[in-house]
Amino acid sequence: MAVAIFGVLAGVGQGAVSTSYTGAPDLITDGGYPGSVVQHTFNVSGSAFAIADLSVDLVISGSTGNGSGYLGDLYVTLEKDGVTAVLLNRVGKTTAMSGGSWLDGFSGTLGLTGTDVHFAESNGGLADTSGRLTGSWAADGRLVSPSTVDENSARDNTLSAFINAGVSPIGDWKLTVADANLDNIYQMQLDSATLNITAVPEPAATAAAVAGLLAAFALLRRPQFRARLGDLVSR
Ligand SMILES: [Ca+2]
Repeated sequence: MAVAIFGVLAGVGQGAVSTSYTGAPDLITDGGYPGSVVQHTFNVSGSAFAIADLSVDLVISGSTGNGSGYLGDLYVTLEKDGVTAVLLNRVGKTTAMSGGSWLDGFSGTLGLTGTDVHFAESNGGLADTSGRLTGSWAADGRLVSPSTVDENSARDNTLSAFINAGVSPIGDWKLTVADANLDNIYQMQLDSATLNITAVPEPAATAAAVAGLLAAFALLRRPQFRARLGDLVSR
């Protein structure tokens, strides 16, 4: 299922935008990776900005409450302009614990900094009343097969990959959520997802920023676009 979500970055100086998917829960096929996955596209419009900060809020639950999800099966990526960041890659999976974390899902934030979410449980990560890992963590960053990922996998694809590659915040961001381990027991669902971007004008882009502001203003004047703002979803 593909859903387009829209947000606008506008303003002189630092700007911020949050765009959310808050539609009906999307069932995540047990063992569906890579053929059957949940995807949403977040479209950010505006002017020529560079990314200063970037995070994703995710709520993924067992579809029938406590005990029905399995965090250690989740593989979640964010892609833009040919760059991929890995948000979750089978949390807790190591050579000694091949099944990964037994928690029921995730309800928190994945960002640029903080403790590596892959080892959240051994670093004080707690579950909420629905059994989901909570808190703010650094994205996993291991762009390797979820069937082989472990503590030795390189973290070359954290959210910093977008900044290092000079990726613009403007355009389409693709979120992919998958269950990468078939167990025929645990059924998870994506409840919501929010892309948060803080951006600053690029040093030599003042003129472009002004042009972008005018473009954003023009968009805001279009009634059908204005109706999409405020975390609305169009299917
Ligand atoms: Ca599974």
